[in-house]
Amino acid sequence: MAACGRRNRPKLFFLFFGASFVGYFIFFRHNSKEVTNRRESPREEVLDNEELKKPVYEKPPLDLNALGELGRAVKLNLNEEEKRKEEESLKKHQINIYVSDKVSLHRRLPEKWNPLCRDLKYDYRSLPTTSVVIAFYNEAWSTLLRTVHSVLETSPDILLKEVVLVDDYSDRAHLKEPLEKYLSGFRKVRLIRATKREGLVRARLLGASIATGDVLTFLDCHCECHEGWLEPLLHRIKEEPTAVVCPVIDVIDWDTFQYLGNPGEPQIGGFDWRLVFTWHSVPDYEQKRRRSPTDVIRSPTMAGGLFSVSKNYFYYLGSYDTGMEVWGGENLEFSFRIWQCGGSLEIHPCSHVGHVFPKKAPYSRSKALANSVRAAEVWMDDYKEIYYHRSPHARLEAFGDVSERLKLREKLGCKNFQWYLDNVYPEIHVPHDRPGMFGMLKNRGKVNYCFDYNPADENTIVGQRVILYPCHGMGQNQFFEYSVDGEICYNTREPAGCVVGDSVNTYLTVQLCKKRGQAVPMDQKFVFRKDGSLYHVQTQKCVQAMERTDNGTPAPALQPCSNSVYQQWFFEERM
Ligand code: LR7
Ligand code: MN
Repeated sequence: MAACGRRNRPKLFFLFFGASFVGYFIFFRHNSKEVTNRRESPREEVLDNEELKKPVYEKPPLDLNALGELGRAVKLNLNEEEKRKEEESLKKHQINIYVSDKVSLHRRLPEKWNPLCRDLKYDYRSLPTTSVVIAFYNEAWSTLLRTVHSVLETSPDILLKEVVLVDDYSDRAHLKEPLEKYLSGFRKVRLIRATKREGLVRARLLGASIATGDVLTFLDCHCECHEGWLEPLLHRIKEEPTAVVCPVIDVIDWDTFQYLGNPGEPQIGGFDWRLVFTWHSVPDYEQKRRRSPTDVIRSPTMAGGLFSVSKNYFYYLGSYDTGMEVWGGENLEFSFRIWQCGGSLEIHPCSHVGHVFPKKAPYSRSKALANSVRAAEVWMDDYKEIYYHRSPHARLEAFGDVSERLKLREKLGCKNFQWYLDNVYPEIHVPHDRPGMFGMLKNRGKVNYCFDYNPADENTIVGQRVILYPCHGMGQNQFFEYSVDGEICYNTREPAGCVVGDSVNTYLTVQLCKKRGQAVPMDQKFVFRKDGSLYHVQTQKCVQAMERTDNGTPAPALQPCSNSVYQQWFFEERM
């Protein structure tokens, strides 16, 4: 069956090239052209489950000496010249492609799923089929091809209709003819090319438009699929056709290609009020709802790149917002839409797929702002103001026409954003943003300096000192809100932060805010008085702008209350 199976080394592919080569044709569809052949695999009668599970291609035998095998970290001793090449690859891709090139395109991964997942049984003959759609833009050879091989080698032949690769108008030579040649040797792989840069939304839609499977499964072009990743996704969609199901996303290290993951409870998706995607642990109410660790986990949002959806349901829901360019925003837009329009968004703990998170963005993502604005304008009702307050420049962004999307919302009779927050994401901190009580927090004495908080990293916002920094009017790290409960909130992030004062260290820091329904901790309670003073209840001191501090950076600190202008504060929404 697998004419190209059992290979030991990538180089050997070419030996098998002819064996499964069945022709080559080009056809046009929409504004793309198909450049590799496709051939249906005969769905022969197969006998037992083991037989039914057979992937499109078998992995070569395990070679424990191979670099990166079983997802191990690769650490190389390089000479100067090699180091230079490594650096070069990093600069170009923001991924250590020098290392990636040395890792087998067929490596096996360590077992990262919950051991109970192994016991799940599937009725292969009744599961829907899927097309795996992978858009790529200027991706490196080895990360792209490892994705393709990984899909072919972990997906049961009977379930995988095809892999549709969509080249989003890349300009790198290796993605032209060499890629076509290489791929034409494989069953079930199709390659189409956009005739201009479409961005990931329209590139994916191009792929979806020629997909023949019952289910669309989207992947990024630098993924590796874990054993058994596909069955749970398809099984869940068969059970519930309005479920959009994501795998657990494991991390592949951009430098060592180590496959990291954890078989415990996966994290779910959320967002913060800058409309940035966030990860959270599974809330208690959701844990209670689930009857087994192998049950799906409902998630308010998805990261965006990796999910399965019934093709019919995808189009019923309005596929994607084609007004979105390049990168960003589509993940939250789709998440809101799924929930508000009657579907559900879930993570299946038994489906694991690795993703290489690059060191930093390898291409410009400046369109993300307009994309987010489109999502906010269509789905968030008045809650979009909470977003605009934290990203004032978003209000000025030209986001194009969203009337079609609003019509879609109308046509599908979708619920409002309030419903979504209350029912799908009740744990999110919802700011009140009362007039005059949010924005830049400015001092009357130290003019044009603002409260500023720069978290050490995106995942741990707590513990740093609040400083005073020239006001920039961009929201973000200079956005604070004085809440109805008397907190000075740093609620651009989720979970939200709150300013904390203590008598020992007179400077202010940030800790997580109280949860809904709990009382405000005493050290987070401030009274914003008529005279502009910020009175810290626990220490009975006032917040004062300090020019000279222990480390030289101006900062607010708790001092005995006085009528100094340095103790007078006010909020300003805009510059
Ligand atoms: O113009 C483009 N055209 C493309 O075809 C830009 C990108 N792409 C392709 C690209 O080659 C890749 O295959 O689209 C895919 C996603 O782009 P990435 O890998 O640069 O994005 P990312 O992994 O940094 O970003 C995450 O958020 C994006 C928001 O638009 C998308 O939803 C990505 O799919 C998404 N990735 C994941 O969800 C993987 C897990 C990351 C997390 C958290
Ligand atoms: Mn990606």
